[in-house]
Amino acid sequence: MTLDTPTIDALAERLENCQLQVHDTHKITDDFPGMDWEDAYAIQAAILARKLARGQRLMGLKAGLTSFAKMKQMGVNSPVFGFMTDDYAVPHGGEAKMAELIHPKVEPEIAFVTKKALRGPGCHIGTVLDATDFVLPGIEVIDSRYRNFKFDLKSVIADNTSAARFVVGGSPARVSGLDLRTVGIVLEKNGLPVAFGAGAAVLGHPATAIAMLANHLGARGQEIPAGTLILSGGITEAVAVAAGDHVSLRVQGMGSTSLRFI
Ligand code: OOG
Ligand code: MG
Repeated sequence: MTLDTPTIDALAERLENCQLQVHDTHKITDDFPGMDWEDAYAIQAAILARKLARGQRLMGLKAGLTSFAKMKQMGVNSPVFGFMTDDYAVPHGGEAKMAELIHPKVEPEIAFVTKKALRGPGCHIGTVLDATDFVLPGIEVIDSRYRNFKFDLKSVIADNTSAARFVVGGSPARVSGLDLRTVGIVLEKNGLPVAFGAGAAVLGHPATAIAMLANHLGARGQEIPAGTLILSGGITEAVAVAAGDHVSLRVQGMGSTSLRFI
């Protein structure tokens, strides 16, 4: 840690206010070039604390920048982890208001729900699959609080990994009958296919993203509790959306989910 608590709290307030007041800001590493990974996750944790103090609920966790397509699009080289609170949740088939978002993009993801706690270090694809209750389609709406979606890893971690909205739905599937590497996905915008992929785009197997999250939390003395919803990261590049757009994600063997931007 290089930043003191008042600075961490001030940065959390600045970034959360961007979300709440719908405006962008410059990267926080421009102001604090010497900040470290623990500072970045401490700022993210302070944003979560602000939301919980306001009565919001933690609804899930996310891994991001887990596919080569995403890392290339954003110019970074390692996954990041964040959280989702109930103010981010859009019901299956529901609406997200453009007036509440800065410059949103959508990502096709596979969501996991656990039935056993996962505690790293040492978690791997096998422990994750054994602890998974079911998987289902998830669309994440990311909305970086940074100008033009330009950031480095520490800045994006502090900004809760651009998390803004998410929807999950479709037909939850047990993992025992599925090969998550070869499961195909189609993302459609206004009825037209705009992105395609397969589960292997996420670190070779999307369960790897969950294992990395468990190991990341384990290094901090935390675990993924049973019953946690986790987004495993965008399979393709994120796709920009505008008011009026209808976005749906079909995942092989898991049905589809959708949302509309109004
Ligand atoms: C960071 C968040 C990336 C994903 O699924 O890869 C992410 C960003 O690209 O703004 O959520
Ligand atoms: Mg994502």
